[in-house]
Parts: sequence; structure tokens; C-alpha cells
Amino acid sequence: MATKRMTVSQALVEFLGHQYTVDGDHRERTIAGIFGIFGHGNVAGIGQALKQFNVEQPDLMPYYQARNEQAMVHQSVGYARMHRRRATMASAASVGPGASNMLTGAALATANRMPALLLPSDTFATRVADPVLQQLELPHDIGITVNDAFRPLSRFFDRVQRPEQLYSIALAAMRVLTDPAETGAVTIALPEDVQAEAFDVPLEFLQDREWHIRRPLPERGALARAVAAIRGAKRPLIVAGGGLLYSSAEDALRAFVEATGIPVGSSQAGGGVLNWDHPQNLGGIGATGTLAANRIAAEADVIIGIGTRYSDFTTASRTAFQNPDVQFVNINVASFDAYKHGTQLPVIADAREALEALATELADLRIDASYAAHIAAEKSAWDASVDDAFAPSGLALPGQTEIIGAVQSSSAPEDVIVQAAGSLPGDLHKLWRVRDPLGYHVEYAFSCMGYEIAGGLGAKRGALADGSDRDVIVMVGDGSYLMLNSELVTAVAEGIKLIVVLIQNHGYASIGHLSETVGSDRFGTWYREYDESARNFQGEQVLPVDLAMNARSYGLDVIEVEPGASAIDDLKAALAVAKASSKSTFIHINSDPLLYAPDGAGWWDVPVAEVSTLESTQAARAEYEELQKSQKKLLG
Ligand SMILES: Cc1ncc(C[n+]2csc(CCOP(=O)(O)OP(=O)(O)O)c2C)c(N)n1
Ligand SMILES: [Mg+2]
Repeated sequence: MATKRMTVSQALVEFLGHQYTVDGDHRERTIAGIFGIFGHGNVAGIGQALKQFNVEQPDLMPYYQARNEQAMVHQSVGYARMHRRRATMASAASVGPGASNMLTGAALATANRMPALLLPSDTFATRVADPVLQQLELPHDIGITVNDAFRPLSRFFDRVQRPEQLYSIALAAMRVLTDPAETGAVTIALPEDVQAEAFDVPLEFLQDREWHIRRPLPERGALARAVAAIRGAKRPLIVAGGGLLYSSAEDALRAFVEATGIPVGSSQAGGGVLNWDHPQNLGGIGATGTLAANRIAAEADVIIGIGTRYSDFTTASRTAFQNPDVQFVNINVASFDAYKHGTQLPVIADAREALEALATELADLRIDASYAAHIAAEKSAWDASVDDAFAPSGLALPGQTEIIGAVQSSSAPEDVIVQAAGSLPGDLHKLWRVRDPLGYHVEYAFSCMGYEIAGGLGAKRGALADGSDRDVIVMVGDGSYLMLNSELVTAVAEGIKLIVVLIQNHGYASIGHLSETVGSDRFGTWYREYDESARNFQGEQVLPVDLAMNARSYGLDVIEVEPGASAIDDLKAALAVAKASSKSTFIHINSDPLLYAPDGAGWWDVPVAEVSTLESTQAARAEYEELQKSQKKLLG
């Protein structure tokens, strides 16, 4: 057997450079590049390997810098979503804090079912120099390292304790990354001595390898049962999740709903599957959904969930579906999700394959005229509400909805809007008029503050890798910005163009509102100077923080929209400048956090204190108990 003598790191990097995802007639590299922040643990291992290939074979594995390890994983997820999970990036971190900085990223990837490969360095396998700098060193189990914290967060975890283990570990990692039901964070912990250790690697391990994405067909019996349930429905409704996009099922969905007239409400991850103005598209569904989708959902008798995890936001904490006889037909490639809500009608299959099969079986099905008229009326009423919400108020401090309206009207159909946490995801879910399958990018499984800029950069990398120059527009709140904005420096370093719209409202508009509804009076949600006498942060005076100056200090072009009656027009002008530029532009706009989007009749279960000495909390508890009554105690 022909072999090559190389280090574990060199072998892993060369192996990763030869992995391909194949999906029908589409073929691309599974691992498009490696992010690395070097320290002890990887500087002489993965770092050395990347340097060597950079000199000898620069295309084998492109290396990219980042400023924060968590942000490397966010970038990988952003990239993966733009590539419909067919490709991602790897993230290499040093021992200890470098590695543990990726924990949040790992959890985010797993919660979102997005592939991301994590390569945290580990302390010595031989323990020859223990305890090394940054080693956890637990007396009761010295073998535990910070990397064991990745175990519950990863869909696959292993540690290369000996060089020979690399083969099986690398292959298992690739299988999970490219498996539509299992994908998520994949972690290979790499002890620093093993990273640099040499062994004789069979050339076979280093050859091109293809990973064909599994697209399982629906089983005959399950399909027949689903068809019968849908045929028996008077008011069917589709809940569209991200799985539709990951199986490239938009055309199949459109054909099916056009033929049958069945309406669609989408989760955050499913935003984009159908253009906003398609007659069957009721927009977002659930806690942050539209009134149209939520009203139809309340009466629907058969919910056809496709590629959805049924998060609490999607089901409005199990209050969305009020028909006493409601049934769930759950089409999902993951049996875990297909069986949710205790259904007896799971269809474990690829979304596109299942939709095509349903379309054939239900070719003669058409919803009745009164249901169709009801859908059309709800849709047009909601569209009018959005028009109102987008109309400029002329207030010196505009509300967030008019800011979204300005971004909407200033962007091109194929532009990608990126968001993750705060009040923006809910407002976008209700209001954003999606015009491209990948144009709506809101990370809302983990809703991680700090994803926005890093994830947006990853999304832009993903677009560029496809040869697309579509703009990526990151909308970010001041709170999220302060948590993780360092990848702006990465964008500057690589000349990658992002448009960032920062909404300055001096604190947490979202949690402030939530705090009010649970009777906690916005405690701790304003960014204000500390009031010594009240011992809180709720004074009038905002902080002298200048986030525009902060962004400018990174070398970005910055446009500040001044408060005033023309703020929305000025924002549109700024966006036009940003779109025309070839460089990144940061737009700073002040907004009133107390102006809200139109109500969509969604509810979100956030438990309120059962006993309290505060009247505000007691009142909130009484209302909570009332609202909780509509929650269905569903099985499963
Ligand atoms: C990492 C992280 N920490 C805490 C939270 C809880 N949280 C959700 S939104 C939010 C405030 C976001 O503030 P900002 O970005 O300014 O947006 P705004 O609410 O003002 O729209 C917080 C603290 C979170 N989602 N992620
Ligand atoms: Mg804010």
C-alpha cells in the first residue's frame, strides 16, 4: 500500500481538501476553507500544515483569518445556509479559551441543523508536560478537557488520541456533516502533540471522495396515509421550514400550492421558500407571525409541516393550531422532527421528493372556493398593514418598522438580509417581503446575539463563492453589535463588501418589551449610566457611546443618519450610496424602541413569577394564566 509520511495535521488538511458534496448534478467542495486563530495547540500543528500547503498547493485548502473563534463558526453557518448545507468551512482553534470560545458557535450550528466543522486543539495526549498553559486540570478526571464541553453541543464528537484514529474519525465526521438528518456541529478535538506527530498515511485516504446527499423517497404506506388525511381536510395549511430550502424544494412547493390552493405560513428558517406576493404565501407563522397566517392556522384542520422543527415560535408555544380535530402530516428527513406533536402521520422523506409525490397523488385536489376567498382576504388585509407599517412617520426618531421598509425598498430582490436576535427577527418575520429563496437569512434556532455580522460575512463569502455579487445587508441592534462586531475587521482585511445597518436604540428594545409584559418594568434592559441612589440603570441619560465612530475606527466607510423628519429619506440615500460602493458601508440610525410592529396575534410562552410583591408582576401573572389556557397540551 502506497503511503506518505506526514503529520496528523497535514493529513487532516489534505483529506479535507479532497472532500466533495454531490447533490443530483451539483458537485462542490464540502469544506471550502479553514478559519484559524493560532495559539499553542495549533500553531505548530494545523497552522504548520496550512502554511505548508499555502506554499506548495495554495488551492488545496484556503486559510482565512478571523478575530474571534465564536465568529469563525458563525461564518461557517452563514456560508452553509447560502450553500443549502452542501458546503461549510472548518474552524481551527488553540487550546483552552480558543477552543471554548467556539462552544456557542457549536450550539448554534447544532440547533439550526447547519453543518460546521470544529477543530479545537487539546492538551497533550501523552500528558508529558501537564498541566500546560490553559489546561482545565480537573483532579477527579484528568482526562477531561474543556473540549468535552463540545460533546452535548455536537452531532459528532471525537478526539484523535493516536494518529491511526484519524481515518475513522475523519470519515465519520464527513458522514455527519453531509447527512441531512444528522448534520450540525461536528467536532474533532486534536491534542497538540498528536497534531504534530508523523505517521504513514495511505494515499487512498487522501484521494477525492464524494458524499452524495441522501434524498430519501417517501415510503408508500406513509405517503398513502398522508394523502388520505390531506384529501379529507377542509382547511389544510402548510408550515414551511428550512428543510425545504436545504432540499431545493421551492419549485416543488410552488407547483403543489398552485395546483391545490393550499396556503403556506413559514418559520424563520423557511422564510424565502415562496415569494412574498405569491397568492398562497401568508408570510411568517407563529409567535412573530402575520395576522393572516395565524388566523388561518387557528382554524386549520390538517397542518402539513414540511422541513420544520416546530419551535415554540413557529407554533406560538402550541397555541397556533386551535382546531380541536387538528392533525399533523409531518414531512421531514429527520424522524425526530417527523414524529413531533405526537402525530401518527409522519412522512420521513426529503421535502422535494415528498412534495413531488404528493403533487402526483393529489393532482385533482383543490381547496374549496370559500376557503380560497378567506385566504385571499386575510392576505390582502395583512399586506395593507405592512404598507402602513412601512410608511415613514416623519418622527425625529423613526420606528423600526419604517426602517425595515426603507431597507426593503432600497434593496434588490436578490439581496440577502441577515439578522439573529433582538426585536428585528420578529419584525422581519412579520414584515420582510421575501423575493429570493436565500434572500431571508435570520438565525432563529439559537437567536444568538453576535451572529449578525459574522454570519453575514459568512453568507457573503458563500455568495461570492457561487460567483454572485448580491449584496448582504446585515441589520443589527446596538446590543448585538456590542457583543460581537470584530468580524468587521475581517471584512476590511479581505475587502469583502457588507452593508451593515445599525439600529441604535440604547439597549434591548426586545427584552425591554418582554420585561414589561412579564411585569418587570424593563429592569436591566436600558443602556444608561448607573443611578447610585436607585441602584439601577434606568435613568434618562443615554450613554455617550458612539458606535459609528467605533465602526469608523475599523476602517469602514460610515454614514450617520441624523435624527429628524427626513431620517427615513436619508437612510434610503445612505443605502443607495452603500449599494453603489464596492466596499463595506456601516450605516448608523437612531430609532425609538417604543414603537412596535403591527400585531400578528401570536403568543410566546414566557413564564411569569407565580408570586410577587410587585403589582406589575401580579397583573402580568393573571394575564399569563389567561393566555396559557389556549395552549394545547399536545403529545410529543
Ligand atoms: C448571546 C445572547 N445573549 C442574550 C440573549 C437574550 N437577548 C435576546 S435579544 C436581546 C437584546 C438585543 O438587543 P439589541 O441587539 O440592541 O436589539 P433590540 O432588542 O434593541 O432590537 C437579548 C439580551 C441572546 N439572544 N443572545
Ligand atoms: Mg437595541
